[in-house]
Amino acid sequence: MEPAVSNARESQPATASDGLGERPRGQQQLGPRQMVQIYRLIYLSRRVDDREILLKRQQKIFFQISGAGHEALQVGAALALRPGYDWFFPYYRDRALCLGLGVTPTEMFLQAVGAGTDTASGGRQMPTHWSSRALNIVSTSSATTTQVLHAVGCAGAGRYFSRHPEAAARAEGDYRAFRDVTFHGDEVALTLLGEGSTSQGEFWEAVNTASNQKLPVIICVEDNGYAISTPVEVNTPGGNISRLVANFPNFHFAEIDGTDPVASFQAFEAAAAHCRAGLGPALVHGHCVRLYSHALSDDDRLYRSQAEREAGALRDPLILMRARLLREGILTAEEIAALEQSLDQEVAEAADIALAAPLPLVADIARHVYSEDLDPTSSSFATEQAAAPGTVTGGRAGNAKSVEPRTMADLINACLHDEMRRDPRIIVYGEDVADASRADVLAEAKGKGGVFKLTAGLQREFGAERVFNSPLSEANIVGRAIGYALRGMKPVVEIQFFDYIWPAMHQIRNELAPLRWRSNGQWACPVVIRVPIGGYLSGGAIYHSQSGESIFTHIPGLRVVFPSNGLDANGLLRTAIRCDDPVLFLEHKRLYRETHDRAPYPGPEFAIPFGKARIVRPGADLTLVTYGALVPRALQAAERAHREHGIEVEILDLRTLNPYDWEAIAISVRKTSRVIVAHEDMLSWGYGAELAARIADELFEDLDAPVRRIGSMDTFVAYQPILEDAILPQPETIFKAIVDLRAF
Ligand SMILES: Cc1ncc(C[n+]2csc(CCOP(=O)(O)OP(=O)(O)O)c2C)c(N)n1
Ligand SMILES: [Mg+2]
Repeated sequence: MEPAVSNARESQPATASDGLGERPRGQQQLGPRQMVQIYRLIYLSRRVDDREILLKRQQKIFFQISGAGHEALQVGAALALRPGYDWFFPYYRDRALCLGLGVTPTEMFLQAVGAGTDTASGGRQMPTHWSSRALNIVSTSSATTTQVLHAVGCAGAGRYFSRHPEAAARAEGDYRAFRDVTFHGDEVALTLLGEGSTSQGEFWEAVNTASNQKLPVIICVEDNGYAISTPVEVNTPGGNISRLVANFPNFHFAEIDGTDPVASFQAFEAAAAHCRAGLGPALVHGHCVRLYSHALSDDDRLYRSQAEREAGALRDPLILMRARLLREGILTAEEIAALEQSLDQEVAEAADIALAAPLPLVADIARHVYSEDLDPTSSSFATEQAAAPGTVTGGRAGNAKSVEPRTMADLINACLHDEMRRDPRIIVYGEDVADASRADVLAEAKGKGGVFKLTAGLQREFGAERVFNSPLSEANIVGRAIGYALRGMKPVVEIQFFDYIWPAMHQIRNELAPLRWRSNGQWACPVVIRVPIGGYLSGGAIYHSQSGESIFTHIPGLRVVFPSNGLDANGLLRTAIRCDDPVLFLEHKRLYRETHDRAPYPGPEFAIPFGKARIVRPGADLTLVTYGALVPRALQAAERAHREHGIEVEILDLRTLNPYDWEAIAISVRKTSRVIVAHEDMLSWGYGAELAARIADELFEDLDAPVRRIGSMDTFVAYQPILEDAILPQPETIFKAIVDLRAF
């Protein structure tokens, strides 16, 4: 098999198909041919917009948003950078950029009509939500600003591969077989956003890391003075983003007239040179103009004066560039008219092709929600039998020779050590996960390795480039992980407490989970997010006791794992890391150091497939479906029910919540005809509601009693232990439900 690795010294020309042909590298002046090309792209972009507006009015397409007024800035960027070599994280206005990089008008119209042959998304996304694997244009979402963190992660991945080229090699047997890597060593990641979108925290979180790590990322702010109807001074104190960011170290800054394509090109050339030289990131702030309303559904006459609209029209880059071609004698009026006519023709033909294109198939809707290549429920992950208890060879768990039982914390730590040894694409980061960011202290200090010490010793063994502390910023952690993963790396990140996952929720719900589906399988980001979860801590209170797994199982595209003991955690984490889907790996804090269910280290190949429940206790009278910290509590209750009433309860530990083992549930319920679903999370709208509904629906004939659910009270978790005990389900609660349901 050929390794899919490009050498840093190989230079790569622009792709032949892009809109600009050969790029004028390292050149500050543009020749007449390029000036014509610039005009061509600006005109083409405007005409595609105008044709789409017409199609929308004719109800042949369903959404339209234009780049009118932004084209010059974007063409300058396209001219200075290299498609298929550099990386691009655009937003919805970047039509001229994408035309300049090589997306064709036909492809744009195919997306507008929602064709099955839409190359960006197969009819799944709105128009102008770009994606091209060949050109390194990463699938765009509608959410403003999320892409900026992806670009930062992407730039980090490029740097990582250039320093560790061996990590890019293809490997069989895990996700790497499907995640080919290309890198060059001096590539740049360009991301673009509107000035209003700089108000999002994610903009500042991205600027933070780009600056701190001197990453080769260009952030372009396309400042048209409005965010829908909200003028710039409302979003940006003082009305100018350049002034606010000016003190971030390592940045190259440029504030330019974004209606001037030559000034724009020169700014991006300088920005790219700064990035490629390894000096740090760049921010290009282009003042442009929004010539049309925000989108076709908006009417800017409702909030803008006529004088302002007229002044904006005078800055139209199309008119300015046309005048410049004439003034500088590059083209005559007749030549311009001929060029425009041929482009009009090209646009009309492209639209006609799209209108005749086949529609997407309803039968394909579910494709690419998850990996089509690697199934984590498959038998290739069922290595439980093959693995033999062995010695722990690293980390906290180990001074080598023991087969002594280990806690869940130790076995998770051991798995991380094993997998990092096996796979150089794995990086681990999060809040406080490093042993010590100031590594010289490790000569005398033991190191931190996470607030629960789950990542202890990883930095010591694998170095600070692979194991490091993130800023205190959850969206930053997950957003960057997406950027790393779509370059082929395997970020195994930690969110310090489930209670603080919420700042990352936007990235998880709107980016991490949908990326593969929305790009029709072109892009994927199989990140692992490890998260300590749950209560029963006696004093954890509202902000250190939360559950909430059903909120995540309600997200398509995301695997959710919730082990109840160390051995399962070890085997499931291995599957999570090796698989090709994003995984939320929930670790119950109360179980980290339990002594009763410790297990010997099972060796470095021990994996458990997803979607396979474990029968914790067999029984014929009643089925109890549960997971996480309720497994030991259910066991206590079941033993008591047996002792005191002779009831034989069958306990199923689901182990993974998405996918979950319906077959095991059905087999058990058919046998016992009575079922309780129990979880720690709140009862209402909880995970048990879905299971109970499905059991009632599909196993109605097999039931001798109603399906019962157990969960916590519908409140927050309180600090005072007597309140916590009353709020969370206890063995006593489960015991009573068992006896009650048996008697029904
Ligand atoms: C996170 C998020 N919040 C709100 C929206 C709705 N929305 C779409 S565009 C937009 C304004 C963006 O303004 P700006 O960043 O200045 O970009 P422009 O459209 O002006 O180019 C808003 C509020 C969104 N898409 N994403
Ligand atoms: Mg704006």
